Amino acid sequence: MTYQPTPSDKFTFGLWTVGWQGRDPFGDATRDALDPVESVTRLAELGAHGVTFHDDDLIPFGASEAEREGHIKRFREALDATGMKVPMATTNLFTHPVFKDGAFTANDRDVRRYALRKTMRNIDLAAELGAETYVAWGGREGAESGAAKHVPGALDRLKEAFDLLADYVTEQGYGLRFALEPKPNEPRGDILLPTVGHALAFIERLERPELFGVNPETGHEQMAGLNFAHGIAQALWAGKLYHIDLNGQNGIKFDQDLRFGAGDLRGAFWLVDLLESEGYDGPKHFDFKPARTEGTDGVWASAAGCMRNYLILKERATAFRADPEVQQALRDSRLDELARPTLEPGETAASLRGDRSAFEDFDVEAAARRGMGFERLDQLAMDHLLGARG
Ligand SMILES: [Mn+2]
Repeated sequence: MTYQPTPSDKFTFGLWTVGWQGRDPFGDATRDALDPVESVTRLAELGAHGVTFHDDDLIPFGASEAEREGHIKRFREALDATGMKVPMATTNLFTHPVFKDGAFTANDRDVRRYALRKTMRNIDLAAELGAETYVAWGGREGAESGAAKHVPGALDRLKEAFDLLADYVTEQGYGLRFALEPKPNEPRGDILLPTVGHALAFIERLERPELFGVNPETGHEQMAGLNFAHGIAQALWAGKLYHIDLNGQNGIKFDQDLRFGAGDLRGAFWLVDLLESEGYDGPKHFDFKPARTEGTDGVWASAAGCMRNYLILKERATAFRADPEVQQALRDSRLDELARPTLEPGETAASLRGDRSAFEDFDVEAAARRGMGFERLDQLAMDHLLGARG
């Protein structure tokens, strides 16, 4: 295996990922700005399928209309020359100081109106470039202290904003769906819609829930101490995995945005196993930050590593599922039984109550003594992950 990605693998990168200059809360930039045209060209050479962007990644904040057109034209030419796609776009509603208290949920009403206009303007561009998904990460929709944000009121404003945006894309006839991106904290002390579960519940309160899904990011769920693969599994179960942000994270700490496969490797293995076995066919989007220790070569090594690690894990997960010993171990752990409905076809509460074998004659103690075989099953997975099986 060469683990050489091709566009059919649907790997995509945010312009802000490889373009990150290494500025952090304690240090200045360690790398020069990257021209989006160069990013498109280099990522195409590495085997990526496309790029994604925040409005301000492509068009510097405050650019004139003529400058804006110029940036879009150059970008479009790079896309045409390389065949790279733009499956997703999003809005920067966090960098400019005007968004210090949020955007759609800022206490200042005029900031909220400005945020909606900024978003609608970039939605027009996203649709023009053929994007199918519009991501909304509410990085500054939150608070550091209790009375600063009336949370039920802020959720009303968030719903108002998304209902309006959904009306807008519908009226315009855009084929766009929205993907909400949860994150528990950073940059705000606490952020609204902190986890996949919060976002899924919120979506059901919107006027057009069918236009909304989630864009979970590996590290964001892990920052909350949660099992990312389980969150993704529930999003898939709900038919709401509209997009995904892959990266790496080591447990509950600041948002590390490591390249995919770094950080929690076992978590990454189970995630790839899930996406591949459930047939997720959307873009596999990397939202990572090449470490600020790296020069330009390190940036491209890091981007290539994201795709390489996904392909290695895909190979290992596929081999795991195909291994006859694993298939037997799965039966020994009674995964086939889990797939079987608990009731017989047509069975009711009354017939279950009449089934003595389910209760009166059920040998509870014998069932309690049955081992589940999960340790052997997990070791087989470890062997596959570590390359210790043929
Ligand atoms: Mn992140």
